[in-house]
Amino acid sequence: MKYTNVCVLIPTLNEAATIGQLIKDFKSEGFTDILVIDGNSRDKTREVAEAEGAKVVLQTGKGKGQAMIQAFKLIESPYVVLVDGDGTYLAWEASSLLEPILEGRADHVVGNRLEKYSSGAFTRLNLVGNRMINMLFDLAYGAHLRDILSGYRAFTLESIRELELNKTGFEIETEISVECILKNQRVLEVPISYLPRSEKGATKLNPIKDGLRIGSTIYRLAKVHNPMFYFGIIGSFFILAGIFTGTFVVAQWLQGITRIPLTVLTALLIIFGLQMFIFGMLSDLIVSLHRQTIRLLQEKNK
Ligand SMILES: Nc1nc2c(ncn2[C@@H]2O[C@H](COP(=O)(O)OP(=O)(O)OP(=O)(O)O)[C@@H](O)[C@H]2O)c(=O)[nH]1
Ligand SMILES: [Mg+2]
Repeated sequence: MKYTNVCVLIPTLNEAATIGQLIKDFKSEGFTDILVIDGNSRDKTREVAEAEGAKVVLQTGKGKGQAMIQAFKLIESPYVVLVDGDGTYLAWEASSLLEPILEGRADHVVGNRLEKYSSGAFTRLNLVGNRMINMLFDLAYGAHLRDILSGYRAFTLESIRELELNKTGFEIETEISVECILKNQRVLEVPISYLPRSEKGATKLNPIKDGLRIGSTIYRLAKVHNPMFYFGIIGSFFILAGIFTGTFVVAQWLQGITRIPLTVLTALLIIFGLQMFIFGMLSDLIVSLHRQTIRLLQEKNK
């Protein structure tokens, strides 16, 4: 099968050990349009990719996210396959990602790595981190996606251009998943294989630092989608602190000691916490009304 209207997009940073084979594999699957967006690799990534017949573009800024956002503006094909350049995904599985897109059943398909990954593909820390992040995502957005951080995806050019993307680093997959939900896109997940990284190529991801960044991105982006979750967490934190100091105040009062400053503090903590919940409710209302307006506008424009 020939995929002449599909662009395979590969972000790379020092992936000379794997990029050549990956491009060969995609070519033999019938993909002719391959775009490598490179983050100024210090190894031979660009030379190898060009020799294999890929179009290579240097990213202008830093980070995987910046590279991808830049590339989305350059692509002309109506369909896109996005894949990491570290040789952890199989080219022949692209067809199962593309199928729902080409049939018009989905706007965005995510390759779910968490069902049939090879042993050693995830470190224990990465697996736990991935599961926690997906749970947090589920809680904040109510969307049952199992693998929001996957680096193997297929989508239409139109749908990716509709998303408002600003994250420059490894938070980009999170932002894409959130935006897909905000824009009401049809997202599907397809199980895919996930192989261990080649010994020659080093990871660019720091599980703790990037994991925390991704977690905080999920939380901060929830402000517009699920404000009750966003403000509720802050509110709960203050109310719990208030209950904590309050218990102490009451216990002391029963023993005949009155703690006035601590009583004031308790009241302030609880009032502030409750106020956060009221903020959450008001924001929820604004978000629902806004969604209704958008829906009406969309229906009118159809
Ligand atoms: N252009 C560009 N590509 C990058 C940058 N950082 C990482 N990449 C590429 O993005 C892809 C994913 O990066 P990885 O380091 O494999 O991150 P990961 O797959 O989330 O983590 P691992 O489980 O360690 O493989 C790889 O193809 C990298 O070469 C960057 O700053 N610029
Ligand atoms: Mg990887």
